[in-house]
Amino acid sequence: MSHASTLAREVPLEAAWETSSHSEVCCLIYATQNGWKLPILFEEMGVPYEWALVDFDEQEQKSARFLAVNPNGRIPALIDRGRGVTVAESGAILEYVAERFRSPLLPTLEEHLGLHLQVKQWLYWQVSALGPSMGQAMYFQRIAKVRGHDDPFAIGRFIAEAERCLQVLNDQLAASGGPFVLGERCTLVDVASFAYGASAYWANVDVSEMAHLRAWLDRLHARPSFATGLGVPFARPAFFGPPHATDDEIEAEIARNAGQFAVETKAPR
Ligand SMILES: N[C@@H](CCC(=O)N[C@@H](CS)C(=O)NCC(=O)O)C(=O)O
Repeated sequence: MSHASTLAREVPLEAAWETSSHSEVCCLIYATQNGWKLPILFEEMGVPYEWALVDFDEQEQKSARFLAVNPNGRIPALIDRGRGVTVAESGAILEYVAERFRSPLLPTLEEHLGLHLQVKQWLYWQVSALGPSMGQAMYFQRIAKVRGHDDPFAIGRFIAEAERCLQVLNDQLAASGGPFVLGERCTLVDVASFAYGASAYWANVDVSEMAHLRAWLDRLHARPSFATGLGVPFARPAFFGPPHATDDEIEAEIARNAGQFAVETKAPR
C-alpha cells in the first residue's frame, strides 16, 4: 500500500536545473527498479527532494539534455544545484546523497569501519550482480519475448543467475539475523536491493523457498518510507505480482512495458 509523499515535489525536466526553495537536489528518474532507489532513499532519510520524470515513452533518457548529465543514457541521475554538481549511476548517487546528508544509511569510516565496508561491498554487488542479472531476466522475458524474440537459452541463463543472486541475498539475511540485509541497521544495501528483490515475480524467479528474503520483502513493503518511495514517479505493482497487483494490472503492464524499449541486436563478426 503506497502513501502520498510529503517530501517529494515534481518539477518538469526542463526545470530540473532551476533553483528551488523546496530542495537543492533534483532526481532525474523513471518508474523502474533503479529509478525507485532515489525516492526510497529520500523517504527513508526524511529529507525533502525534487524529482523530474525522464519519460521513457519519449526516449528522454537519450535526449541531449539528459546525456549531458549521464552520457550512458540511463536513469537515475541527480542534479545538486546547491553545490553545482551532477552525478549518475545509482550506486554513486546513493553514496553521495547519504554522505551529503550525513545519513546513518551509510556509516562513516570513523564511526564503523566494518559496517562501512560491508555497505560498500553489498552496494557494489547490487549494481554489478543482482541488478544486471534481474535486468536481463526481465528483458528477455518481458520485452524481447513479447516482441517476438523468444530465446529460451538466454532466458534460462539469466533466470538461473538472478535466482543465484537472490539466494545469496537470502543467505545473507539468514547470516545477519535481519531485520535488514546487514543486520539491525537499515542501510543503502536495503535501499538499493529492495525493488529488484521485489521484482522476482516479473523476472519469473522462484523465491518460494527463500524464507528470509520473503520476510525481508514483506517488511520493506510494509515500511512507510519504502512503500511511499515505490510510488514515485508512479507505482507499477505488476512487477511485484499478486497480491500487489490484479490480473488486469499485470496484463496491462506486460503490453505497456514491452512497448517502451527497442530490441537492438548486432550480428557477431
Ligand atoms: N548501472 C546503472 C543502470 C541504470 C539502468 O539500467 N537504468 C535503466 C532503468 S532501470 C534505464 O535507464 N533504461 C533505459 C534505457 O536503457 O534506455 C545504475 O545503477 O544506475
